[in-house]
Amino acid sequence: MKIAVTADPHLTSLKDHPERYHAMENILDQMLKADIYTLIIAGDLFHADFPNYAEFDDLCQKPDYRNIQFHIIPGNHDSQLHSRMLASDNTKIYSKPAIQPFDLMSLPFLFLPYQKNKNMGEVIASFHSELSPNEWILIGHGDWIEGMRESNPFEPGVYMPLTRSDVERFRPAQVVLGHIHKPLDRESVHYLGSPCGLDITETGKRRFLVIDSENGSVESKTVDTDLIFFDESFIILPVEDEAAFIKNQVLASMKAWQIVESEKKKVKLRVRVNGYCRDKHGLMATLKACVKNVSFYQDEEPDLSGVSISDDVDRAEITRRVLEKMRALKWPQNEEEPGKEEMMLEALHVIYGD
Ligand SMILES: [Mn+2]
Repeated sequence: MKIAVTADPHLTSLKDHPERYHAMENILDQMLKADIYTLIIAGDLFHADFPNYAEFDDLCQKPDYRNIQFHIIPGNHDSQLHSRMLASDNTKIYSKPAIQPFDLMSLPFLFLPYQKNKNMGEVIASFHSELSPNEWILIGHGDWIEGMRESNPFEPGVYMPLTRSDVERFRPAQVVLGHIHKPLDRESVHYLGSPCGLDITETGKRRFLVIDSENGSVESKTVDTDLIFFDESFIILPVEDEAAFIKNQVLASMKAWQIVESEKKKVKLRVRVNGYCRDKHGLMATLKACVKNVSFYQDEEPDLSGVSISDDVDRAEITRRVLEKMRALKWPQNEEEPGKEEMMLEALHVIYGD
């Protein structure tokens, strides 16, 4: 059977964040079209522990969605969530870790609700004897730790971690996690990402996954959201044609968004520019013209506070060559290292001497 999975919708009230409910409805509508009647929500269904979940109950009880079964684990934001708090009979909340066999043909799913001060490995260990290597699927909510950080899994800011060695030891066929809101796929480990960006820090189109419970294969589906956030930064130089220089970068970024014309009205964009130019006024006009069919996040104007005035064409040419070489370099994808853009800006400061 096919099973849809999402995580981190962070529902509040329909009034405050209608787009989050709409994203959930879009997932449910896509499921019905594909004859999928099981939805797993891998934590943080709600933004916080609330005294009343009536709006979510209403959603589950809509005639269209009554045949869908909702399997929910609590996340760190709604860790107190319990079956008795929802009235709908098509919802099941896993307050305790449990193995769920969906049907005879399906691989078993191990549901791990978020538990403070635990790591996933120790909880999986207690089910180890019931799980055959590569023949079960893990649903959890917490941090995926690839490297050798497991010696101290309780350092501040680490939530119910799952380590690479846990995965190698217990060998789930697939791991589907909530908690990190950015979608990520690393071999068998998948972060779903939030189904609707919560704010400007959660950019791009969002997705949910469909798992074939018989063979564990995973397929990604795009959520049709009301809002799509993008946060872009560009570098400007006092080259001969500053307008073309910035326009090329903006158009390249917009192409990378992979959205069609009709989706542009959903975009909420933040723009920051750093560097040196002759004509800051022209720069602002060009930026606005390039993105004229999309709106700015919270009506913020493009942020040009990092742009200084310079008409030094020699330095501009040196900079152009340096940046060209830097762009060609292979950059470490390591969070502790500064990013490519950060280094380019440093190079600019060296060249311009400020
Ligand atoms: Mn979350």
